[in-house]
Amino acid sequence: MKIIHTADLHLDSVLETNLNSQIQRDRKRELLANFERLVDYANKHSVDRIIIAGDLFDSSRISQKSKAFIVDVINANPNIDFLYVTGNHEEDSFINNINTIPENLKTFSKKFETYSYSDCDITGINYTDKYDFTDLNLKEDRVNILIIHGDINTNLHASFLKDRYIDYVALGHIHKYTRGNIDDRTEYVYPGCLEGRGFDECGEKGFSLIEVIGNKIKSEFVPFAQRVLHEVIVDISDCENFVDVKRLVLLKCDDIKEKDMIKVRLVGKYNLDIFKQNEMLSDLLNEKYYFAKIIDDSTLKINPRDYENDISLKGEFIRNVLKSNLSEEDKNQVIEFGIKALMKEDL
Ligand SMILES: [Mn+2]
Repeated sequence: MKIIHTADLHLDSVLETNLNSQIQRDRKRELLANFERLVDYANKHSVDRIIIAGDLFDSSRISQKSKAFIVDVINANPNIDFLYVTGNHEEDSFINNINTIPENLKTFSKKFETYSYSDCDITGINYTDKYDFTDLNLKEDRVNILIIHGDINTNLHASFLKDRYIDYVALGHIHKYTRGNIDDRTEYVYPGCLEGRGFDECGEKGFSLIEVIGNKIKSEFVPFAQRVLHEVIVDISDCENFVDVKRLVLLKCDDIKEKDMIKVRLVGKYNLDIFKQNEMLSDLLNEKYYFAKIIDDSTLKINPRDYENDISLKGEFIRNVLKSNLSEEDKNQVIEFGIKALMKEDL
């Protein structure tokens, strides 16, 4: 039998601020529905335990609707054990708000507790700022999984987990899939969040699929997010006009799935002849992809020598800014805004 290790679902969380309200509502629902998709995966792939290593909910304010949905899914799947430790975000608020805790929802406390299965022992502890490991006594001859929420570099220092006969530390807290070794026997895994919520959570998201084979643990990352968030950086320095910019952006996004979400960041120094139509570009991307936004960090390419003998108002303006006492960064900004204003006025 296999075990799913997930964490940081952050249900009921506030999403990426740029999403319109309809998309925000849809995404919230998708995040919640993901939990049921995960259980469907478990049923199809002989998984009989799901470890949730904290931050199932985003805060202690949990909506009745979301809570009921999770409890209903757990109750509807008595063949699967859900082993859940709390994280720093929701603390006890989920457990404390359930009238009757389902029998297959295995909860923990602020002391280490162990559930014994035929293939391994699963021990866990609810979130606290300062974990006390003095009471952690695992059996050397058992395959041991420890569920805990925290940062391996701070409140959960790796040295605490060393030489304790742990085979797999099922962590939560870091939202990107990460694995490493603590000693010859002990491996730790952060599965990352199950779905990216904003552009600070870009890239493939999913869970860790564990299999106990004899006295060894094998695990692999399984991509599972409904939509992946991407940040695409496009250097437009070599573009000659806006059609070029558009083509380059589309080319850079070419292998992204249409159901995904994209943030395009324009960088580089652009030609004075380019008249940007970022909103048009944004419309184009939003037609093709589920959601797209454009951040324009490109700056005007100005070669002062080109304007030494330019007698136009533009030349005069640029020369004046360049010999001013402004910082280089401010000079660039003033020139950019000034030129744009001059161009708009068709001077
Ligand atoms: Mn988290």
